[in-house]
Amino acid sequence: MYFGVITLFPEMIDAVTKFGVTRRACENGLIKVDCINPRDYTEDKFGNVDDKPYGGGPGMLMQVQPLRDALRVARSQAPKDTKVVCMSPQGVQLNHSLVTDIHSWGSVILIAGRYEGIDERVLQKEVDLEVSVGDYVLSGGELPAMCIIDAVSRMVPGVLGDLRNAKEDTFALGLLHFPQYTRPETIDGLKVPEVLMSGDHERIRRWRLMQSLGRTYERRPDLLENRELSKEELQLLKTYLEQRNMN
Ligand code: 4GM
Repeated sequence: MYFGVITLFPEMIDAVTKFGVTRRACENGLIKVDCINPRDYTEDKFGNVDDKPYGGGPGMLMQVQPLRDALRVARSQAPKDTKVVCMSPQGVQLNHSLVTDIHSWGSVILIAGRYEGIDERVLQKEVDLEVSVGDYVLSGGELPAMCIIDAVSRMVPGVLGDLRNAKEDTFALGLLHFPQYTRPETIDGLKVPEVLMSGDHERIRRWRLMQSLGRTYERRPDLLENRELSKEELQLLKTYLEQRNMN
């Protein structure tokens, strides 16, 4: 999976190549991350990479010429027909389905803007999709771009270990994760649920599925609206709610 990133702060993006699962993915050649810095393409006599908005007002925009030159270089280094995504609060919100779409493209160029944003015509002409990581404003698109790189990398076969599998991640199943416990058996009087100590794998599977369904119903009912429940799942959710109403 190829990621080209247009950024004024490539050292931020370097973090994905330095830590954890994404570091291993880079080392094993399963993903490649290239940064292209508009600063390297400035032709302004003061080396500026920002510019004033027409119509006035506070704040600056990304200067068009260095941005477009960086994008031209990024396209030349990427596989042909690589799609271009711009991180922006005005974008469609990132979710599991969009992460699988981006993975299916095989390569992507991510524009991580700074300042107050990007000239609308550059978006029209050069950008295939604007993507947001949520309804809040950040000081730049780098953290959102890193969210995409991390989430998409987990879809690449071999990136997660043999024992972990992206297909079993929370949103792949359309449900929230069940509660998890590790040692010690008791913390401040709170015990690990008895079923998890039983060694009965079928009972454990049903309990975990019931917890996932119950939590999703309570915390993210919107996720259940877009998901058919099997007969077993409906029964488990009913049991969860009955038990809850008794306590
Ligand atoms: C405006 C336009 C993305 C702001 C382009 C980017 C939040 C998100 C920026 C930009 C951002 C988000 C930079 N802030 N919610 N700031 O995904 O690149």
